[in-house]
Amino acid sequence: MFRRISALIAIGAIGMAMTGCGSDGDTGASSAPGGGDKLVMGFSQVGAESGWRTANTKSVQESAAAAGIELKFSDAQQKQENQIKAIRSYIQQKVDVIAFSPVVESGWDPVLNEAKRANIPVILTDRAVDSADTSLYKTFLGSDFVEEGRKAGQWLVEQYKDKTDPVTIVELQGTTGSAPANDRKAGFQEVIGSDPKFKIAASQTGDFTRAKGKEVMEAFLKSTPNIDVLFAHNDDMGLGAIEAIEGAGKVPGKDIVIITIDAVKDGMQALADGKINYIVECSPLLGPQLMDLAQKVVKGEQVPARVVTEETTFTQEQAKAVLAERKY
Ligand code: GYE
Repeated sequence: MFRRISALIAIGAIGMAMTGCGSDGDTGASSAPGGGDKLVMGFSQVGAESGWRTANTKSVQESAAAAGIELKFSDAQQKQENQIKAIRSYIQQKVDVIAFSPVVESGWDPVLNEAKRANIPVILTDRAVDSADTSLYKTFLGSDFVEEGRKAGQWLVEQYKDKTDPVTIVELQGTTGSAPANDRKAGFQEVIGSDPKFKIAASQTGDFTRAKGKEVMEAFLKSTPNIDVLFAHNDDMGLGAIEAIEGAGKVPGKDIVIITIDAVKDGMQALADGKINYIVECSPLLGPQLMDLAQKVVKGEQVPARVVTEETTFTQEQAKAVLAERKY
């Protein structure tokens, strides 16, 4: 109740700020739709670490153009300090709305409080923050990463249901401290943890990149004998790992069962080729919903606190069937 009231007050304040800026002819600031000018969004992207991210950036840029929203875009190169700088600069520029995909979960309260004091609404997209104060942002649009980890675990449990021998698993984690790395790990562990035959023998970050995935998998192959399964938190790390596995004279998808998350084109191709065994989809096409939420938030309309993306899973056969019409 209190939150709703303060949200309404905040929305009212934004409305007043905008009317004010329209009437006193402040050209440095933007004004709301209806005030004539374009809605201005400051967007701080994580980086360009993966195929998923490239598709996400494209979706945001294309959707902004289609919605007539002026997009100020910055790439943080996977560094939180760069994102904080970008957000501060958007506050200074008095954009209408700030959207960002936080590289890690913690450490956002000071800058989000600055945005709040400036009456600029913030939308979290793709990744979450762990702030206790949920009034620091209007909504969070993105996937349920815990559920993605669970789906990966459920497939594995099903595959090995008739076996009793220990199953040696290695895990390539996403960026340390990021929501998808924390949550995918937790969801996967929750499901496989109920059967003691599943053992995660090694688990390390590959930072969501192909190069790091390859490097860490090379180390796993040296340190861990008889790896049965690789769980990679995204396709790119899985694709890097495939190179390492082939380099070690093993057959990916056969000698080592591979599960990844994302379902970007290159991942789906490897799945159809039999080098990956199962992919949990994570949709990067958040642009249209993000622009819609931004327009509503700026107008002071109520939006749901959480918007979850719809996703599916793919086996090798399913990948073959849909590969041709995959958009990203
Ligand atoms: O899975 C990975 C990317 O945050 C969901 O980030 C996103 C993740 C995605 O680098 O490929």
